Amino acid sequence: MTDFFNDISPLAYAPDSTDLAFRHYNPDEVIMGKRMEEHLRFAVAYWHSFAWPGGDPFGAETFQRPWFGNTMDLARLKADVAFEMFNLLNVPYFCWHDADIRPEGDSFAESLNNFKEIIDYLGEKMDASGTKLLWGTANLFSHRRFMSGAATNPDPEIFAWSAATVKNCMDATHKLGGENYVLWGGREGYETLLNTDLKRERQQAGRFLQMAVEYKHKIGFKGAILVEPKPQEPSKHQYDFDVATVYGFLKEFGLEDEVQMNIEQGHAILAGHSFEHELALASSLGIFGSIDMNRNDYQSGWDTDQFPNNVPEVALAYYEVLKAGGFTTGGTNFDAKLRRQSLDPIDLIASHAGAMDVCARGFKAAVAMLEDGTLEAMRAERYAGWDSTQGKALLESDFASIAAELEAGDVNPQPRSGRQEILENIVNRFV
Ligand code: XLS
Ligand code: NI
Ligand code: NI
Repeated sequence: MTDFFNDISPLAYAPDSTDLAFRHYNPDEVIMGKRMEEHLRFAVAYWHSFAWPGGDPFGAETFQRPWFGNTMDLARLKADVAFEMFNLLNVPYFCWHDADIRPEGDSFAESLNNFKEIIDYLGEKMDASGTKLLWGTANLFSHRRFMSGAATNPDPEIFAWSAATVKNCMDATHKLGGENYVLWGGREGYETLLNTDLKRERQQAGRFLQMAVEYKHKIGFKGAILVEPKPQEPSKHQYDFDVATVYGFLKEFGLEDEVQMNIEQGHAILAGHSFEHELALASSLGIFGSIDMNRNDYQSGWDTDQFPNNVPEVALAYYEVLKAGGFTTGGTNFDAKLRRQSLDPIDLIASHAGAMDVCARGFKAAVAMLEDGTLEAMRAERYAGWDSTQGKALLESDFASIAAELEAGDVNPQPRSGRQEILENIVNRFV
């Protein structure tokens, strides 16, 4: 045991508690035939909670964690504290980037050795605690070598470095029984067209993703490969803008049956969409995979990665997740970080506990809306015309026949109310 969380005890479900506890998240409560824990599949993100030092563009680190530093001993201490937190929160999953868990070495080989040693260490801790890996991923954006991209770099040596890194991160994810492998295209985009061959860069990114899929099959990894869309930041233009853009990209490279989406609340907002729009679109395209749960500050226009605290928003998101059939390999990963003034160990615990409660409330509201059925019934009623014999025949017809029939008759269709406010009032009954 480390002494980091000192006198904080494991959190329990205690609906009336005014102390550090869960008031809404009850992992064992059975809802729609499944335990809440199995529905929500919460994961802690290693990078925000254990690797992020609290910097912003105007100031450096505010957090002074005892494990900060570039040695193997400190990496092991970080893992010890991380697993203590998973235990306090009783979260079933966690996620990592290679760079979060191991110290960077002086060469590829040295970094890889460090990485493999820590992966074995994490494996032992997972066996002992029962915590599972939701997904692994490679950090191909922080180090200066990636400043002009990873797969989309003008320099082939960086493509090779990135490919070898992803290969090893996929091996490690596979070894730890990870349920997904994520690719977020951090620096896959550009700052100025003046120095960028956009066509070539997209081809490189497409081939890179094909290689990842080929490698998954080669090693027999059964988890899902997930791409995480984001419209900008760090690059001004990112190639994986949103779900619709990524779907077109997958089609272009023949990957639409191989790759699914990891959709992040804050990225959806940056793209000018709502979270539920991105979820519903992915579901309708058959590529919904997992979610990165957080929230953005609506004023700043940045990816602020705050912990979720808006129940109605979360409810509409889980409503789409439920309509998509719920998670299979995916889950709810808290890709969220503390504010840089939240210095204390208790802030780390309270932020996650609060977020888990917000998600539980939103989830229960979504279940209630679905079980009530009014929303779905009203939607079905709105489109009922398309289920009629004439409606179905229309899509089999052609312009000339449709026009001939219309011109011969005497019809004058009348618009019907879209009922938006009534529908919003219905949602309000549940949140
Ligand atoms: C950054 C991304 C990142 C991915 C994993 O904006 O959300 O955290 O989830 O690389
Ligand atoms: Ni993000
Ligand atoms: Ni993310």
